[in-house]
Amino acid sequence: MIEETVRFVLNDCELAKEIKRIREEYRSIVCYFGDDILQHRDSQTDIGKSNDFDFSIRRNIKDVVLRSFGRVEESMRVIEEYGKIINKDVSVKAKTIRFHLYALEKETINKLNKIIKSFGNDYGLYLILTNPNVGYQKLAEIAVDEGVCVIQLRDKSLDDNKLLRLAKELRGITQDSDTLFIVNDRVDIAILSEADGVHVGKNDISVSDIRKLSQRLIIGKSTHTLGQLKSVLSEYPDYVGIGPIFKTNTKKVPDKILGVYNAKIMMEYSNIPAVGIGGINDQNIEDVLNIGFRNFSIIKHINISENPKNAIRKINKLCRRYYDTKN
Ligand code: TZP
Ligand code: MG
Repeated sequence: MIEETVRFVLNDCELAKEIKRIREEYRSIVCYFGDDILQHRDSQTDIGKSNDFDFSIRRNIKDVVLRSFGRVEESMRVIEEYGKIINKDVSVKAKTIRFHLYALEKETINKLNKIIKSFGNDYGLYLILTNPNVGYQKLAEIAVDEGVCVIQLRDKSLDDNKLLRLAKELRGITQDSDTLFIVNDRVDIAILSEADGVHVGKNDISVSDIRKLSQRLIIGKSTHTLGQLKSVLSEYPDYVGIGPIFKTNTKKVPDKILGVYNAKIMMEYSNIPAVGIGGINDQNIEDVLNIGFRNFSIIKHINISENPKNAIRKINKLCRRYYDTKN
């Protein structure tokens, strides 16, 4: 799986050569075990045979590759230890391979990270762009300059052509930065604009259907009750939105306000990154952080601002101060 990914996803000659070298190193170990090694296999009576199938989901190719590295590194560790019984050289060679694998893993994952992004647990501000006072492009540029980890394009009024053009522009602005670019609602626009991710509602297209269209997109889903959260988590998105925490008039059909208490229950229930949303501003951000959210979304407070740079800086400063005083 590592080799397949290096060849067919990364298309990387250097990494492919490194895998070949490691395979040669491995062959030089196998000869120590003798020709009859296969005869020691007894798959019918092996107690490992009936062990439960591993049903845990892989979110993307990177996940698959990481687990493959984990398995092969563990195998080398096993050979390194048991090999000591047979011959010191076996053990030394297995250790050398293990450390080559560690280096290869880092390089492979770093390269995969450039095409398959993941969603973190401590992004702070996740800025949603909806009709910003200063214009979409300007606000996106400010967000990138200020090191905002995620921006989302959420515009329910633009026609498809305009929305796609705008999404491509925002993709361009975020392209070589550390800011993820997510498109709200529209999987088609997310794919065509080469966004990093898509954010959909609880009743929108399912996560597994989105993954059929793209194995690369980060997928976020909104939830407004604990029941919805439980059901959405069973779809295995990359992150969930939890809200509205406070009163907001941003949504045309507002969902019931969760309040701090229910938001906390949901945040603590989530076993994946959670983003708090709804009515968040510089007056209540501390309450959001107190709940335990390390990711939070803001629309109105920053989009209506005539000086969004200052608004973002103020929010970031309040977060820094909150964590400084806590530690
Ligand atoms: N989902 C739950 S509340 C909300 C969304 C999209 C709107 C949040 O916007 P604002 O202006 O930050 O309250
Ligand atoms: Mg939606």
